[in-house]
Amino acid sequence: MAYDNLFEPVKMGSQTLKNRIIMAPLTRLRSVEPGDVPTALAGEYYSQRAAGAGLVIAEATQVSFQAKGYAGAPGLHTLDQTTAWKVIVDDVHSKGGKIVIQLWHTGLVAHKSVQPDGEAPISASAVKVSARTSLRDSDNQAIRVDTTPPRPATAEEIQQVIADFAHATKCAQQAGFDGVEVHGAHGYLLHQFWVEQTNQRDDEFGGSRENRGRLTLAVIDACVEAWDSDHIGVRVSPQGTFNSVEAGYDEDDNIWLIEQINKRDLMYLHLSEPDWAGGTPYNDGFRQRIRDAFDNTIIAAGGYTAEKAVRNVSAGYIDAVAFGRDYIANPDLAERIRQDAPLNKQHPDSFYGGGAQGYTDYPFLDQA
Ligand code: STR
Repeated sequence: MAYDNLFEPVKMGSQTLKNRIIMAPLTRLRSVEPGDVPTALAGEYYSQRAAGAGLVIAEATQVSFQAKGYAGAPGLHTLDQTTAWKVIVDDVHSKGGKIVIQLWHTGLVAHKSVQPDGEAPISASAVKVSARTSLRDSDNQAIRVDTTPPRPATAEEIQQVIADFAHATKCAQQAGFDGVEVHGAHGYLLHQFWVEQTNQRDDEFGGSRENRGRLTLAVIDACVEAWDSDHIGVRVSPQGTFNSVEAGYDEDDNIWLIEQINKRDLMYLHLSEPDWAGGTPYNDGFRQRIRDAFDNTIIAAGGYTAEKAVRNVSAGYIDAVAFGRDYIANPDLAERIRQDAPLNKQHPDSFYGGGAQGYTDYPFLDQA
C-alpha cells in the first residue's frame, strides 16, 4: 500500500491518534443567530468525518461576542453554545472519533454589524487592510462584504481577550473536547499583533518581536493555565499572507516564535502552509528548521495531496497532515486514501452558509 505511513498511529500529547489523516478546521457559517450556536446538523457532519479521521479539528469558534467577524461562525463562551457543542462532541466520541476545537478572535477581519453594539472591531492598531468577511442575507445565505475599519485594542481589552481565550478553553473542557487549538494564523487577531504591518503599537505589545509575539504567547499560557499543556495546540501560518495581512517574510522571526511556543510543551503545532492560498511553497530547508525548533507533534496543512503527506512524514518534517476542502467533499477521506479511490467533486457554492446541502450529503464510497 502506497500510503502506509499515514495509517500508523501518532501521538498527540498523551493521546494517540489512530492515523495521521486529520480534518482541518473549516469555517462553514451554518450556526444559529443570534447566539452563534452550532446545530445538530453539525454533529452529523463532524461524526461522519470523525469515524475515519485520526482527528477532527472543529471550525474556528469565537471566544467572545467581540471575537466575531463572520455571520454564522459559532462561539464557545455561553452556556447554550457549550451545551450544543457537547452534543456534537458526544456524537463524535460515540463513533470512536477524536475532536479538538479551534478558538479564534477575528480582530480586524470583521464587520461592525456583527460586533456588540455595532462598534468598530479591535485590532493591534487602526490599520485597515483590504480583507473580506461574510454576512447573511434574509435567506441565511452567505454574502461577501468588505471589512469595516478597526480600532486599537486598549490595554484592558487585551487582558480581556486573554481571559476570554481561557474561559473558552474551560468551556471546551466542559463540552468534552479532546483539546483546544489556538488560532494564531491567517491574519486574525493574534497574527495582527505579530505582524509589523498591522501592529504599530508602542506599548509592550508592539515593536520588537518579543512584544509583537506577546499576545500569542500570553493567550497560549492562559489556555494552558485554564486546562493544561497536554490539551492545547496552536496553529500558525509562517511566511504566508492571508486576509491581506502581510505575513512578514523573516524566517528567523517565525522560527523564534515557534521556539517560544515549543517551550510551552504543547499538544501540537499546526502549520498552515502558504500554497493553499496562492503563496510560495516551503522549501525543505525551512521545513527542517521548523522540525528542529519544535519537539512535539507537528501537523501540516495547505495544498496537501496524500503523496506530499507521505513524503513529508517520511522525511520527518511533519507527523500528520490535515486536509481541508477534500474533507468537506469526502466524509470518508481516510478510507479513500487507503484504497486510492477517487474523490468526490467539491461544490464551492455550498462551502459557506446554507443547510444540509453540501454539508452532510456528500456520498461515502459505498454510496457512490
Ligand atoms: C481564511 C483562513 C481561515 O483561517 C478562515 C477562513 C474562513 C472564512 C473564509 C476565509 C478563510 C477566506 C476568505 C473567505 C472567508 C469567508 C468569506 C471570505 C472565503 C478560509 C471571502 O469570500 C473572501
